[in-house]
Amino acid sequence: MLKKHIENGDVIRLISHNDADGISAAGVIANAIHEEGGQFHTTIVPRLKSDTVKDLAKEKYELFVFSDMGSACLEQINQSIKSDVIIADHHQPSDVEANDNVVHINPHLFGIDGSKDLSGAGASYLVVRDMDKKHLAYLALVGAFGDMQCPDGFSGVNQMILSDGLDSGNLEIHEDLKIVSKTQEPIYKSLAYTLNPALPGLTGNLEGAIGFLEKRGISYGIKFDELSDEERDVLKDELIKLNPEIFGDVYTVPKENPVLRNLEEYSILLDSCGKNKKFGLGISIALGERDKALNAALNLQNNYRSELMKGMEWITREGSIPMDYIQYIYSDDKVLKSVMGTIASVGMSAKILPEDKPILALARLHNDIKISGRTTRPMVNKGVDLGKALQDASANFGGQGGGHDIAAGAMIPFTAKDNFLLLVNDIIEHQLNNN
Ligand SMILES: [Mn+2]
Repeated sequence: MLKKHIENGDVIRLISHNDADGISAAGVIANAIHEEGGQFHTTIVPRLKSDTVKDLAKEKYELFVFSDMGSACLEQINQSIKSDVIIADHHQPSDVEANDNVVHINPHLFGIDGSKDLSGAGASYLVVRDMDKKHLAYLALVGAFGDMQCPDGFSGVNQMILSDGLDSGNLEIHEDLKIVSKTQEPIYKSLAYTLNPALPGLTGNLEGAIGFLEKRGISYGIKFDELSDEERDVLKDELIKLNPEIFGDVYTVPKENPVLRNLEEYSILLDSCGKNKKFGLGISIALGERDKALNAALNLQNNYRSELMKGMEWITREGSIPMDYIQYIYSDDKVLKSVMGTIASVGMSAKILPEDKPILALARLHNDIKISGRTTRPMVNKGVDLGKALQDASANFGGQGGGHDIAAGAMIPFTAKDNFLLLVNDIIEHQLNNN
């Protein structure tokens, strides 16, 4: 369907999600259209609402492509859009059949787990794969990294996309240290900025990283790439002692610019663009713009990283507030608010906060509170379902919430803060006792 519209000379309307996966997804489709000599018009949105679909339906396009979103709005799309539609999504679909003018690609329709086996960018890649586009497989995997679908290698359809990427010759796998910005930043910053896998004592801790390197006789001010082979070996052994997961398979596009060479770092950069609402910038990078665009994105990333370091300092100093079955952090500080969710989860994985209670990160936004909840796999195995807990508790106070068992979010009125926390605490107690 896509190819037909490109050949007809139609401008293709792309609508995608605002995170790293969504931007990669738009990038996959946009690259394919561009390579075939077609034109496109892209809009990136935080979530697809019925009203957005109604507004889009008034636009005069022959083909609409929704990527990393759309499946939940299928009913509205069926009703309002009479032109051709492609939906390439991996979120839970609504329970309706697609109209004849709608091509619906979603792993859940085939019994495949869309939370780990295929990303939105991956679903988009499946749209263009038959157009001889295996060289775009790597970008689909950038999206998978964005949605944390590579905890320990790729699985499901992602694995097929990986073999496409390897076949195409532009993607490679090798074993290496999984630390970020090896060619850009002094080594102590590379260590402090490495969030996943977390390095206890180093992640989010610039001074800790300097002390760690000095103690081992490694000059902290130079870049990882400038270390001698001997120093690299020492560092590798010492980091593995902190967290064995720090050494393992890394996925790279060797001919790419050094700052984008590693797929995971590519996704982190697109995420920075998304978080700062610079969607056009993210798409430009995915379309191959470098120089100025890349510098602008790196600036955003640097700003975000310094905010994150402030947040990590704060959480190290203040800790979390414990309740019987949960813990929480709260702030109305402008800088801290933007990084609350990340510092809560990295705080746990870097062992700054205890891991035996789910954490809620609360940020005040005017008269509301935005909540990001995180827990660990062992807690989920004991019965915790944060998505359900936040959905039920927020509904009780006229708010909204939901998500996955291990990570979820909610928005509630500010005045409900204390009672909301008590209710979530009770729900988690109930979940643990009734498992
Ligand atoms: Mn996604």
